[in-house]
Amino acid sequence: MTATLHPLTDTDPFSAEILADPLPFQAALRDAGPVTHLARHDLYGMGRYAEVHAALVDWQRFCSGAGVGLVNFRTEEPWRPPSLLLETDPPHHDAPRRVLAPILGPRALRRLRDRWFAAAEEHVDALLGGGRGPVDVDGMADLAESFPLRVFPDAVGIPREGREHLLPYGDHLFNAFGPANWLVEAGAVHVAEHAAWVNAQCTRQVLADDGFGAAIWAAADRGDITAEQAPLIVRSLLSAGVDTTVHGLGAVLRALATHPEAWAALRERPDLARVAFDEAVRWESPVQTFFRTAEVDVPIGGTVVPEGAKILMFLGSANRDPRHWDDPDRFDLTRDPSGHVGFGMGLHQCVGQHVARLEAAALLSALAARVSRIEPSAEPIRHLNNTMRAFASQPLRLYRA
Ligand code: OVM
Repeated sequence: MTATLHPLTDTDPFSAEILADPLPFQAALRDAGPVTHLARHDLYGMGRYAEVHAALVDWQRFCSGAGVGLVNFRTEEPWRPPSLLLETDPPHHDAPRRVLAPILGPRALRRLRDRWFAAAEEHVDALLGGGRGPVDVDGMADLAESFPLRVFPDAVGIPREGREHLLPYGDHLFNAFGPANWLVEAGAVHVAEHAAWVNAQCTRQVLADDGFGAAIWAAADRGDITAEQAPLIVRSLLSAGVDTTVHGLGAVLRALATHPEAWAALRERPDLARVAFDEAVRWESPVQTFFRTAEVDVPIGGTVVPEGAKILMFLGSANRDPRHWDDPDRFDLTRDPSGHVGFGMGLHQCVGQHVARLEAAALLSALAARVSRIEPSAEPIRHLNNTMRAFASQPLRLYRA
């Protein structure tokens, strides 16, 4: 190969500038080809839908067992014991997945539906209060963060005390998939306390006897998983189940606040809540990226990704690839967003997606029944994270119906 570098190769996709506004970089990455070497971190990047989708379903050549962050677990120490779901391949992956899938599946969630819809109605009623005029709220603190934190930890079955550790733990975890930049350095200061608390919630004695956590331990009693695996699977719920839904809800609130025609459609037809949420997951892609590791030399579009290389799957870029989507930058409730890779694809596809959709359906239905108009009352403030596309705050004005 000659030394002519594509201008992208020196770009750091984890720089503050690109994290704050990733879309121009992602368009350039897609246009550069099906795969591009990003020399700054010696990684390969894929930004087109077709190749990202193909790689996600090809777990044999694009493995997860070496970690789904930049760190290669085969040569470097992971910062915490690897996840038995996210950071494993078949066959080790399969028993934990088989145990967890029905616990978080649509049938099991029917038990929670009425409770979560009632909780959302109470939550929105309290926020709107008894006055008459419009109400100014922070869409993040008052809705996207507080609602999941109100229902999800109870559903897992952890005690109330210490729940303030959940968001900073998740924030650091998602930063730690990226390079050891300033975000990771800032989070590392307190991560030991957050991780100690999270790990302590995963034991059988701490968990309520009717939650997702207890159901995981019951699988250990049946012998479907071992007693050593159970606490790590509970840890996955506390790792992957909070920040993701917070920023998924943040995304759909932003989308609806900036698309009044979509809000009107949702008020007319509350069953659109689910499409609205999936379209927002496509449009905003709260989880922007995950890595895979090349198990063998993989030829892609005239390049060979060498065995052992880290390949960054730009899920957010695939979800806005005009080669796959019509007018991809448009948030559009009339499109079919299914097939988006915001929840991943293939055998690692989000096992908690039904939980996320139920949280969204509950919150959006409660809002749609009570709020005639929702609009931004100031510019939102981004929260930078190496993996997540997130807001720190999102001032909204809610007009009572
Ligand atoms: C886990 C885990 C952590 C973060 C994300 C995730 C999106 C899973 O610990 O299993 O999936």
